[in-house]
Amino acid sequence: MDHPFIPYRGQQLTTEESKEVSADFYEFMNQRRSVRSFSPQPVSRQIIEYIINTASTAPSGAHKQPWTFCAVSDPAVKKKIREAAEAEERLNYQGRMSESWLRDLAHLGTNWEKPFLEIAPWLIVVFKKPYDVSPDGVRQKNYYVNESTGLAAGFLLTAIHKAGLISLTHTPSPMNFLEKILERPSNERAFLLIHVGYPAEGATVPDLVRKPLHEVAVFYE
Ligand code: IYR
Repeated sequence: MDHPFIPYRGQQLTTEESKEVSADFYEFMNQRRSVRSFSPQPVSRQIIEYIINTASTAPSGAHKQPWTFCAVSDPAVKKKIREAAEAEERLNYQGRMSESWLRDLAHLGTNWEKPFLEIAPWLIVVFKKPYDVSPDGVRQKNYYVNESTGLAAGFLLTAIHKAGLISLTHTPSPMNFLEKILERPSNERAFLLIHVGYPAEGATVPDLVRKPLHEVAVFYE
């Protein structure tokens, strides 16, 4: 067997400790917000490496880890990404998105302009891999690729928050220009673009209300 079984070494918490830790973690995660004003202050590459390592601990179909994280700090590459993303978003906002979609977004204050693509010190572009290619050129299918990559992206945002940084997800549509600009192999599809950095001084966020537990959970006890 490729992966022999080894003892699971989890944390050993009492019920009381577990309650406290889960409540504290909820408070902590409830503070995470998508922030649209970045400071140009740099973020050390080592932090980005740890964050990506954390993301890559996510579970995945058949443990294939069907993802690649491209971390971009090169200003020339960020500029290309901004230009291409704004070209698509301009078309989206000026006709491709429905009236009701635009109405639903109005409270977030977004538009086609994406200056933060150049201001944020790092862009992490998450690619999903529907298949891998073995060294002899044979395609090997991956499983539950969207679910797996979505989980990894969630871990990524959590790790960014834990590092005291802010994240902003961006899904320019279509997003195949990212595959071209970053010269990705043909088995990689752009999944999500995440800005990472520090908030600009005085950054504000929309005054959102999250749904209460009873609206998002149903218990069958
Ligand atoms: N992709 C566009 C539009 C957009 C769509 C949704 I749904 C959002 O929650 C936010 C934005 C953009 O990034 O502006």
